[in-house]
Amino acid sequence: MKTLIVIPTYNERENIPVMIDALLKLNQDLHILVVDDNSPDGTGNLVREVSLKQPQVHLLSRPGKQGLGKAYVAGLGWGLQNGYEFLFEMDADFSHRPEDLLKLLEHRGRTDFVVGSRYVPGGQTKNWGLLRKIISRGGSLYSQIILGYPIQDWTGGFNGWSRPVLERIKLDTVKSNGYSFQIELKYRALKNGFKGIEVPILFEDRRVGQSKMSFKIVIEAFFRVWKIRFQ
Ligand SMILES: Nc1nc2c(ncn2[C@@H]2O[C@H](COP(=O)(O)OP(=O)(O)O)[C@@H](O)[C@H]2O)c(=O)[nH]1
Ligand SMILES: [Mg+2]
Repeated sequence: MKTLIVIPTYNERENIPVMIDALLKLNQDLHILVVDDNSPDGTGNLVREVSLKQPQVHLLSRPGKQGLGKAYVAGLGWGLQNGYEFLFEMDADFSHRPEDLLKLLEHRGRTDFVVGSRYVPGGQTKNWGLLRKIISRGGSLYSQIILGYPIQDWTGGFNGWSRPVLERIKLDTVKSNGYSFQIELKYRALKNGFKGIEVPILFEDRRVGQSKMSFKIVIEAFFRVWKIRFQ
C-alpha cells in the first residue's frame, strides 16, 4: 500500500535528518514528505539535499510560517495528488517515535484511520510539566464532551488516514490551524461515518530545538471546538 509520512517542519535542522534516517531504517517502503515553511535555520535546504540522494524523500517548500494546519493541508493534498493510499502525520522532533509508527502501520488496510493515542491503556506522556498535562488531557476531555465521539486523544498529531477519508473531508475547507486542526480532522472523519482505531503511543517531549506551541494555539482550540461542532 503506497504510504506517505508527512512531516511539517519549522527550524528542525537538528532533528529532521536523524528522523528521516530513522524512518528509512524501518524498511517499510515508506515515502516521506517534509513540508517546510522556509525555516530560517535552513531545514529546507538540508532536506532538499537529502531528497536528491533519496528518491523516497520529498520536500514541499512554502514561502513563510503559516502554521501547522496549513502545512498539513498542503502536505496531505500533495500526497493525494501523487497517488498515496495511506497518509500519516508525524512531528519532526521525536515526540512521535519511529517505533510507534511501526504499530500504527499495522492498521493500514484494516481501518479508515488510525490515531496514535496517549490516552488509551498503554499510552503515555514523558517529560511533560503538570500544566501541559492538564491542558492536553483537559482539551481532549472537553472535545470529547462537546463533539460526542468516544475518541480519547483528540489533539494528538500522530495519525494515519486512508485516502478515501482525506478525499471526503475536503481538506482545503479545514480552517483550524493549531491543535484544533487535529480535532477537526478526527471529527469530520467520524461525522462522515469512517471508523478509526486508537493505538497507544509514548509521547516524549522534544530534546532538541524549540516548541512552537503557544497560548494562542490553546485558546484557538478552546473556541474552535464549538465551530467544528456546529459548522
Ligand atoms: N511547516 C510548519 N511546521 C510547523 C509549524 N509549527 C510547527 N511546525 C512543526 O510541527 C511539528 C510540531 O510542532 P512543535 O513545535 O513540536 O509543537 P509541540 O509538539 O506541540 O510542542 C514540528 O515538527 C514543528 O517543526 C509551522 O507553522 N509550519
Ligand atoms: Mg513537539
